Amino acid sequence: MQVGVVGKPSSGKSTFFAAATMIEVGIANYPFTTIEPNKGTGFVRVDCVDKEFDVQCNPRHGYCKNGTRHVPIELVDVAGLVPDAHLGKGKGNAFLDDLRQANVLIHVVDASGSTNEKGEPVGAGNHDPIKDIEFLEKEIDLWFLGIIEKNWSKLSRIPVTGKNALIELLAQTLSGIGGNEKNIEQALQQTSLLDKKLSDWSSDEKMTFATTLREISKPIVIAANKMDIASAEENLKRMKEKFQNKTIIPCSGFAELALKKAAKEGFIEYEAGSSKFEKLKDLNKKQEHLLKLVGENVLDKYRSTGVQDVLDKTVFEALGYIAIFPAGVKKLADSEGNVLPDCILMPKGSTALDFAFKLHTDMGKGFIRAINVKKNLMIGKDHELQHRDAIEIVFKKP
Ligand SMILES: Nc1nc2c(ncn2[C@@H]2O[C@H](COP(=O)(O)OP(=O)(O)O)[C@@H](O)[C@H]2O)c(=O)[nH]1
Ligand SMILES: [Mg+2]
Repeated sequence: MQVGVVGKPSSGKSTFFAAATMIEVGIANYPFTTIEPNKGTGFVRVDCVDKEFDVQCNPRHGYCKNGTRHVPIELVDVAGLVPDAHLGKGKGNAFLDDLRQANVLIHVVDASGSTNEKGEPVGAGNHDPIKDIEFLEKEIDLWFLGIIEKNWSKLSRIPVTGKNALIELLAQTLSGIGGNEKNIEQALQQTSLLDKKLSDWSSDEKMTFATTLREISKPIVIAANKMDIASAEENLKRMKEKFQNKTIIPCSGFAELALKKAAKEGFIEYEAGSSKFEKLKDLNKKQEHLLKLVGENVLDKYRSTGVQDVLDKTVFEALGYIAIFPAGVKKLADSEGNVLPDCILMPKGSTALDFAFKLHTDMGKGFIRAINVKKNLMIGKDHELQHRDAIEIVFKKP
């Protein structure tokens, strides 16, 4: 699964990315610092099932700390997008193309309003971040529309009979931006375009379809960033009021990065997502001052830096994924002795058979039955899995 980090220049994307992945990237207060997208691993938190089996797990990927499994996800830090990016402004086309593979987007917004829509510094509180939310989402929707338009004359000339042919044709054409048959069907249904011939679609209908498909295939979570700056508080309130249906999470990438760096160097004990840290060593004056500010302006006020919260909500709320642990009734370890080695992220509604295919094509093809290991209960291929299920697949080897 891939998560795209988007936003205008200097909103704090690279800082957020670095805080989430602990990978060093170019961070600077001028536009176009990031050109090639940075890719790295972040983590989402899942309450580990090991305690329910009275064992200690040892994950093959990610890690488990104090009963919380940190499951890896791929993050992509894309270069800053400016208004008219979809027309190529500021290399916008190339940057938007870096988002093709993303399943979901985190929009990092400078909630403090210290930078204008091009990312130039204007002094805290002098730019309205509501405008950034509006322009960026519009750019992404227009990018979708552009891809639809590009294929339109060809598409509308192909004779299609029936809904299924229409869905299949659109899915083939739009697969590059995450259009699959399920997404396309849902978008057509929501826009009441299922029964309309492509050649009869109006420009408004194309735009509505592009927006709807984007919302389904790349939902956006808003990271209201730079909450450590005082002007952000009032802006956060206004953004939440204005966009009541959007997921808006306060955060400070800067604070998270400072805490993680201090922890890495052994000065403090800090766990991602936590509301506090503990001093382990004497700090110098500068460090003392910085961490005091992080404590007062961020942790005490918002209960965490918000970065971990953004990642968790992106995957489990906006995308609606669930986490499944492969397990066995007789033993919980793999052949190398790793106990509960994996935790697999899958869309809500995934069945036991979907899970089998996800683990290995052979397991899907040779599927016989599955077992809910916590309950020691047999389940069939169509059984819908629940978050934190531990599942054994019984299959016939080819
Ligand atoms: N105060 C504050 N500054 C931040 C925060 N996140 C990023 N910045 C600063 O904003 C500027 C741009 O950050 P950067 O991550 O390079 O932005 P990008 O262009 O969106 O990748 C840098 O000076 C960062 O130190 C934050 O949470 N709080
Ligand atoms: Mg950057």
